Amino acid sequence: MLRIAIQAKGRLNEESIELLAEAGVSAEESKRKLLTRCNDFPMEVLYLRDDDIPQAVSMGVADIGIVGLNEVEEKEFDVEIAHKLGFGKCRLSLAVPKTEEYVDVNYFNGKRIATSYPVILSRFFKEKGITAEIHEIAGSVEIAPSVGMADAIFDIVSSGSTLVTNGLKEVEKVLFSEAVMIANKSLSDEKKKILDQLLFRIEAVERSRGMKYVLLNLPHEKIDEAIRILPGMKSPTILPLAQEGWSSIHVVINERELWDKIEQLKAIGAEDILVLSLEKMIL
Ligand code: PRT
Ligand code: ZN
Repeated sequence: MLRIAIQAKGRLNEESIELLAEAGVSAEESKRKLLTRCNDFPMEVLYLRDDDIPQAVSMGVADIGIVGLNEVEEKEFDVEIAHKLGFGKCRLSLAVPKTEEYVDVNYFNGKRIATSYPVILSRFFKEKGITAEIHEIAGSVEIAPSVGMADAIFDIVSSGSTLVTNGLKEVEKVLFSEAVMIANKSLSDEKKKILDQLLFRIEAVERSRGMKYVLLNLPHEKIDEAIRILPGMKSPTILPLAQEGWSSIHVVINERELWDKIEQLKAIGAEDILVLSLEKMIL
């Protein structure tokens, strides 16, 4: 049995549950329960505040967890990053009032900076040789400059609209973050095996993202040309059709190239083109 900690509510909750569901693991929160057992996989889900997940995993209260890299870096608990998950993307940035003239990071010497991420910020300032006053505040960091509590802020930015609304501009991007799967460093062999199984499923889900399964019919003599048009993955599957002289081609195409490839295939005589979404790709 493997215990995973995920965010109880907030930005990462839904996508964490969704990812597990796509991997065939039901993590549906039953009302007001802190811990639930999955029916279909040897795992139980512990719902926590994101701030507590790195510690829970490092102490072994949970074996693995899904949390923002920003929290992992800030809390400095000794955990392993088992996999990057590609959602919850954001960055930790320094921002100053938009009217300020900003040349480089030396701007921050002697300034007061409000943040909920003092550890990451002091690490950055130390690296850059900056001496500044770091004020740790828990929330609403972005209003600190306008109420006179700070000269600048260091906070999470995603679209950047919160900064704009508060009359601030982003001047240094310090850390790029996304949701990551963290793991306790001394998992038993049995737990490691379950984790590998889970990661195998997650990778299959990730591989299929943005991929389409395409079926089309083509005269035999055009098959070589079709293979040249199709992207550099393994050869497409080619099946003879009942209709004399025709074949059916099955291939996986990245969504970005889909229309381009389809137009080229049509131009050489492809017909009856079907595009299906792909759920999982297991290699
Ligand atoms: O209750 P709990 O402690 O669990 O949750 P929380 O309130 O501390 O965290 P939550 O749910 O807000 O965020 C969880 C994680 O999501 C963060 O640790 C990040 O890894 C990630 N994430 C991704 C974000 C954002 N994007 C984000 N935009 N976390 C916060 N924000 C905030 C940001 O601080 C800004 O004030 O959203 C605001 C809007 O951002 P803009 O730039 O799009 O305007
Ligand atoms: Zn939090």
